[in-house]
Amino acid sequence: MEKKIVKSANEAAEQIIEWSESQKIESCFDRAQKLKPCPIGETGACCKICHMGPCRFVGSNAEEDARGVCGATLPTVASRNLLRMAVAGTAAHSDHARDMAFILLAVANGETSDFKITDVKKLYRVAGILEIEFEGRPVNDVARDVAMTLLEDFRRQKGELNYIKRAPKKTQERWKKWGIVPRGIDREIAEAMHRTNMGVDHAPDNLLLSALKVSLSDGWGGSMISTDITDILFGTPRPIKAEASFGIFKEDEVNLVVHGHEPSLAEIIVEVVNEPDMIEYAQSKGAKGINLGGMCCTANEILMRHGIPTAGGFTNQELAIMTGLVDAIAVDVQCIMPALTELSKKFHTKVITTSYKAKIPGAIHVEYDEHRAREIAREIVKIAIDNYPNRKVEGAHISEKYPVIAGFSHEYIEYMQGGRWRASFRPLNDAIMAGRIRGVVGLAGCDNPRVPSQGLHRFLAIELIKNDVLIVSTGCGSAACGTAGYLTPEMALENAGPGLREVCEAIGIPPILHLGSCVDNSRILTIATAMAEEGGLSDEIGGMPAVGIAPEWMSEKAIAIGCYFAASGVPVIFGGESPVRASEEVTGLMTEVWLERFKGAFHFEPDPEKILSLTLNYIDRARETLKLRKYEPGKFGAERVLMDMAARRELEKAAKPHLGIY
Ligand code: CUV
Ligand code: SF4
Repeated sequence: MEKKIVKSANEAAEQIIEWSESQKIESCFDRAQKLKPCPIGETGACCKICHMGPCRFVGSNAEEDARGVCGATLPTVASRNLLRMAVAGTAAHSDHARDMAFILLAVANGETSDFKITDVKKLYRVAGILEIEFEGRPVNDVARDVAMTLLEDFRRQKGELNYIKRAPKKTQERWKKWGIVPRGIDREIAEAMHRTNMGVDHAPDNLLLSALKVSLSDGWGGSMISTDITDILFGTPRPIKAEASFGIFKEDEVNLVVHGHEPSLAEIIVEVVNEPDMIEYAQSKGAKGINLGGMCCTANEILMRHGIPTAGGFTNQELAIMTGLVDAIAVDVQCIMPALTELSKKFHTKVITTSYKAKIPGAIHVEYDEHRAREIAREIVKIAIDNYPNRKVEGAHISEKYPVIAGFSHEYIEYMQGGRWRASFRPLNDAIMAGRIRGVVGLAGCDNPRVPSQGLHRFLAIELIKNDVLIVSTGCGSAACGTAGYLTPEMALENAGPGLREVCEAIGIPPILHLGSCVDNSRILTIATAMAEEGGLSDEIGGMPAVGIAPEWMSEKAIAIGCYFAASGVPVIFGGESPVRASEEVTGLMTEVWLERFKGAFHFEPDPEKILSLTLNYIDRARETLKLRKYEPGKFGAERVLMDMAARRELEKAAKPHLGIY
């Protein structure tokens, strides 16, 4: 008998895929089978930046000294292609950040009444970092200064980004030494595009340094700005319970899904679906109520702050429609499959695009404008409600869903290690030093139909926590864990190694901490910096027993993230075949040379077992270099007593009257 190919490691997803095959309805899983990656482009060996080409470095033209029509070599082409990916990724995150800054400015200027400043504490914290006076000033004045100062990061021509100074001194010194301190986000993006234009930069090392520089303007620029402003506007996340997987859809309610990346419209929709007249309207159409769910990173944003359930990550989007239960799906920007509109014709689902930047033929377009946010949100919710009576019975109805604990902002992680008065990273550093926690892994990035989707995330999540590695997850990595039931504290009891389990029980946290959306990878930078500053481990981000993994990445945004982690000192390992593997020189630069210069490296490794061993190897080598206790499962060194729940409650009681954010 022919062995069945599993297309998704997510059982619920696999069920829907099987149903769709029986119905001859196509999805990305079928298209991934039909459409193999171009074997030339996939390895980085195709240049198509001018019309003398495209030049392909294959066959007899595949040697390191082979040349394109202009004379460009394979290492030039492979590194130039990688740089272009990093630029596009940076542009995406940062353009999202720009929109967030505009909303903050609109709020400060009183131009919109639909949004407000929710987290004044965070505003002050950010103002403090930006050296903006805040005491005794009207909140809106502070917010205006913060928005204007952060907008400056986009247009600055000389100098450096505001947040560069948030990095540990030593990390900054490395950036200075190699000339990769970003000046202004837009300038770095434009310059990198210039460099990759025909006939400009041809030195692989120089092109790759440019990739690091532009990506740093994402990590310590766009993404960090977006995280901060989103916290200011909508609140800094703290642990919250929610649910994940396709079972979040309700048979007897209007199901509206928000999908994409930008949180502001989704935030208003969260409010609108709770308005009594909207609920009444839904009831007038025969529904019991309105059920809001999320998809991809828009989901992560409202999951982190409001506990709105998620239907999952990237590869779940078509499958969500195939449940037949989605009355409307409103999308903003990024990671939205254009296949949705064609697919939606087979069901009753309405696909609504909302950004002038992101239209899809066949979708209804309701253009979002933050000045009229509520009105537009109402229009969208009404489309979903009006469509409820059109729901047909067919579809792959799935009832399975999992509880999820999300909402771990870096502020909360700091707080949970000691409360309001002793908030610090001491307990975490101590646990690492003592060998209770072997190291920390950032599990991030997309899920991908080219592997049993979400399977690599699941495999690595379980294996790492078994090995006493604490996981911080973001983006579709979090979605993959959430839809597997991996984001609960009970999970620690069942699967974590003895040391990690002890720490999780003492602090009362799960072993996999959901930190938020992809822009929230910036929270990992902040955490790593805090760990460096706390002392006892490395005094810079580089050299920490920490690794970043994106096992199923597909988006150019992931490349930008990988680059800024590597430049910041974190070794990163991406799954799948390497997009630069055609060139040994480029591969060597990204793995060995970057490691030497920045203590971060960028690997591509398709074999999940090897990703795991490479990760543990990096962690153990870092422990050795830092002269930490050798990791042995179940054996720990002396360390200060972690605060137990009783002590923490005491502390919280004492701090109550002053509890600001928390
Ligand atoms: Ni926000 S980039 S698929 S993990 S949302 Fe998920 Fe990202 Fe896209 Fe990749
Ligand atoms: Fe070919 Fe050079 Fe043009 Fe690239 S830039 S397509 S290598 S001629």
